[in-house]
Amino acid sequence: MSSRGRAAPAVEALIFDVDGTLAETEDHHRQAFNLAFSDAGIGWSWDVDLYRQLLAVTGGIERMRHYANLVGMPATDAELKHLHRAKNAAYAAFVEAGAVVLRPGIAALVEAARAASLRLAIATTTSLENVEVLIEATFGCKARRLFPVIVAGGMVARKKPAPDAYLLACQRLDLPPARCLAIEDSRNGVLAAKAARLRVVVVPSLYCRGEDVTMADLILDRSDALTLDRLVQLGSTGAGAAYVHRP
Ligand code: XBP
Ligand code: MG
Repeated sequence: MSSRGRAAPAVEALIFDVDGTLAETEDHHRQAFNLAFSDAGIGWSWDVDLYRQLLAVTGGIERMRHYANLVGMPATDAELKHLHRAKNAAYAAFVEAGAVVLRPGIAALVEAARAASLRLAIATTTSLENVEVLIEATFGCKARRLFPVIVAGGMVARKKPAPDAYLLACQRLDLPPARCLAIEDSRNGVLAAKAARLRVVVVPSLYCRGEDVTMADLILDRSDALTLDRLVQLGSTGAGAAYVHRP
């Protein structure tokens, strides 16, 4: 690892993104959108390549609004809300059926962070209900037991890549951003964390491979390389110490 700049303040909290970071959820979201579209009798179907492009728009409602305008079928807020409720119900059914597992190394990292008395939080653009169902199904406990601070999409004015979710998470942790470390999988997430002046480590998820995430402080190519030792080491080297892990 190369290091430049002054020593940074020690990391006191880890702030996790959800989709693509805790688990590879994005294809389940895609399938849930498609189920909602077909149940509503709308002739939309999002394949993997199209969904990869649509992910540039964060938030399910915003993503559908963008697509509706793109195909010349503008939808009302009420229609979008209805579709989004149906989509989230379908997503919850997938998760409750056990379709989603944590990315390798995530459970161990959370356990190690708790053992080291680091604070844990979530900053996501997804809906709160999706966060809760995912954590209960994968960690087997209530979301707030593990992550006392949760900032979800509906709680901020602007979703990622805006800094709002990270700023609110830091505020609720009562910690300055310089003492928090963000863990992300996407360019929009990295941009959000950097705009909030956090250090950020990124492990690109399946849908985000190939995105430019070079503004991150650390880029890892595998989630099981996300060890607490490595993150704490990043805390002592300061922002701008980006390197790519190659096992
Ligand atoms: C990623 C997203 C989300 C999901 C859909 O969120 O962009 O919009 O694709 O979630 P994260 P909703 O910040 O956790 O990576 O339909 O609930 O908005
Ligand atoms: Mg993500």
